[in-house]
Amino acid sequence: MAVVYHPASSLVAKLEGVHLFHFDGAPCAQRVRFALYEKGLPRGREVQYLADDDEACCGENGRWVSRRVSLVKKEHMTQAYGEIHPNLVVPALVHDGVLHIESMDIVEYLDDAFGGTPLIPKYDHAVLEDSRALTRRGEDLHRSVRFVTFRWGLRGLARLSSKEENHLRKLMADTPDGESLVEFYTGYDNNTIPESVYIGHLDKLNAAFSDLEARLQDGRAFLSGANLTMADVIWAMKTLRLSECGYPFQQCFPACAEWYTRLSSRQSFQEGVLGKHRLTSKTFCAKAAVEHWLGIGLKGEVLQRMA
Ligand SMILES: N[C@@H](CCC(=O)N[C@@H](CS)C(=O)NCC(=O)O)C(=O)O
Repeated sequence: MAVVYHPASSLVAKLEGVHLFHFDGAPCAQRVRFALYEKGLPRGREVQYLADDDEACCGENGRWVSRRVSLVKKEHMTQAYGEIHPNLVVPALVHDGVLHIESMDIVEYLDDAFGGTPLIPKYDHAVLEDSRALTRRGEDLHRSVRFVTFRWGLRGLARLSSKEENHLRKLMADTPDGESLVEFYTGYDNNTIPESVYIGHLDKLNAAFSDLEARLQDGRAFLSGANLTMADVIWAMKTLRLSECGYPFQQCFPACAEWYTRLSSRQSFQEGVLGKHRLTSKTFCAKAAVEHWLGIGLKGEVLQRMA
């Protein structure tokens, strides 16, 4: 369990109930919001992410307090947020003064701490092993989704200025973090990541979804069998993100598309995941459709590689 025992921020200890530091469009945060809704905990009031007055810090019965950290405004790349999440990423969850990081660890924690839909299939060892293995594969492909998103979804939109890049380097100087943002942004900002690297990540995702397509052929409702598990949580958010970049699930992986329709029609997805992100999501899908029409979209790239 990724609990941060001695967080640098004094805010953490003050928080009562459940507080989520998140961003509406971030897949890692969407996983946690989906799980919270499946656990019967809808979104509560919105609070400025660093607010530390008594009113902001108190919990909300049966709901979680939303502390939105804007990735667009680079609020995660600040000293203050770094004292909450040492890796400068979302999400971070605080439950009664205890800080949890790592989205899938948070999902596991929520599964233990609250009722609602079980997401960790402890009732069946084989299903549990399978769901864990699929979840790990999803985690391993986190970087691949990042590369594909920045290349075809965000394109140049998320570039940092050299001032911002230097600031990030300083903030992360003491973070022994394998997922460091610095290396990625340095390559992305300076346009030095070769196209073959982006394509390599795309190929890994194509291979993973081919495997998911194969396992769904037996008509199972969810990835590890008849019940929803954490594996569906992580893969559904990847599917949403890639769909927003124009990934042609319907053409290439019809069983995955059907499974995703099932997942995304759940209230937890409609309210917890899409909610305030709905319009942005639609805008990205529309942008991807135009790019396909212009011949520069992800859809054409995938169709060509899968042919
Ligand atoms: N392994 C972490 C990864 C967290 C992560 O990378 N979050 C992304 C959003 S999905 C983020 O905050 N990125 C910041 C950025 O790209 O600048 C988890 O699962 O919680």
